[in-house]
Amino acid sequence: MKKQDKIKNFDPNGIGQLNDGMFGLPFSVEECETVLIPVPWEVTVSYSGGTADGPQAILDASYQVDLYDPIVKDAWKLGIAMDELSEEVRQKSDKWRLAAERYINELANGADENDAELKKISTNIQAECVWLNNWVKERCLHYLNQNKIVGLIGGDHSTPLGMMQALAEKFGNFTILQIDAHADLRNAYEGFEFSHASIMFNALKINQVEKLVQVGIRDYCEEELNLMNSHPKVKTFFDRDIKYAQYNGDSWDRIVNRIINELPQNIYLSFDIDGLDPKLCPNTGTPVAGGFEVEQILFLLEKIVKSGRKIIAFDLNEVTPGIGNDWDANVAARLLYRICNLVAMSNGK
Ligand SMILES: [Mn+2]
Repeated sequence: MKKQDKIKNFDPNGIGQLNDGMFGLPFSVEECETVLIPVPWEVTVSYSGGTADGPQAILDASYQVDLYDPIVKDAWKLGIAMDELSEEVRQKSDKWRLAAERYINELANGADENDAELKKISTNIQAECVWLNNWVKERCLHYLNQNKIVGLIGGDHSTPLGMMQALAEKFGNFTILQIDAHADLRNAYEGFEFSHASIMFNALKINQVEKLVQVGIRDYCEEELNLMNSHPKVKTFFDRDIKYAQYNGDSWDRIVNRIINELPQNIYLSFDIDGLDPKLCPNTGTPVAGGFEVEQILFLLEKIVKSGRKIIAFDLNEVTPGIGNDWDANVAARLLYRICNLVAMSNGK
């Protein structure tokens, strides 16, 4: 059946079936304007695990999402598909996460990091992280070269580095808009260069990343603060400053205008779910009190799109399903649907 016929035969008011595609949509990957690349990877996760299960949990929760979008008319017709979940990525993640845990524990217990066996583990983990970055880059380029909009679904926050490299190759200069509780500006963390806590430090090494605008940051070390204050490409909107401005009568609308003023034309959205209030993502790996409501972020993204700026691609990471509870994935799936539609709109779809 052709896409047009599928659209004609599909009832957007009906109930999503588990064997349908993402969000219960009837389209193949080829027929969709937006492709979501799942990356079930959490090798360097330091606190509590489970985010490698994020993509499957979001897919499962997506069937419950109602397809009416208040901003983008008939948004569902554009089509959103999730690419196949890679068994290889998942197996490597499980294997090397165990090795990483052992490495961290032994160092914490006083082992010498120059110990030959420990060195071998860290060298192997480094090589696997490089492999993952290349894998992500290749998957992204595969779809970017078909003129699809791509979104990446983590996995931990280390996963989008390869995507940023792909975008640099495909589009040239862009700015990263990071929604996050953490600054993620550590120069390696727990011995791992490609740590979730180092993603923006590594992103800043990509020449085409002309700027990093951080929003909602509320957990960081002094070294990161020094970098935020001194790096010419970094502009940080701390959660505390945003809240204090609001306590003093400033509006979210005016704060959003100040954020948008920092953004050039081409934007990559890197969305760590822990940027939200942890009541919306209680199972995420490193939750921090504070943060945003869902609609606050959608308000920001809608204003960005309506300003004529373009969100060239995005990621949503660190979503972690709770045991026997799909709340985190439920929030993420609804948020993801609205983000996909706004990003499609900003790309003139
Ligand atoms: Mn993060």
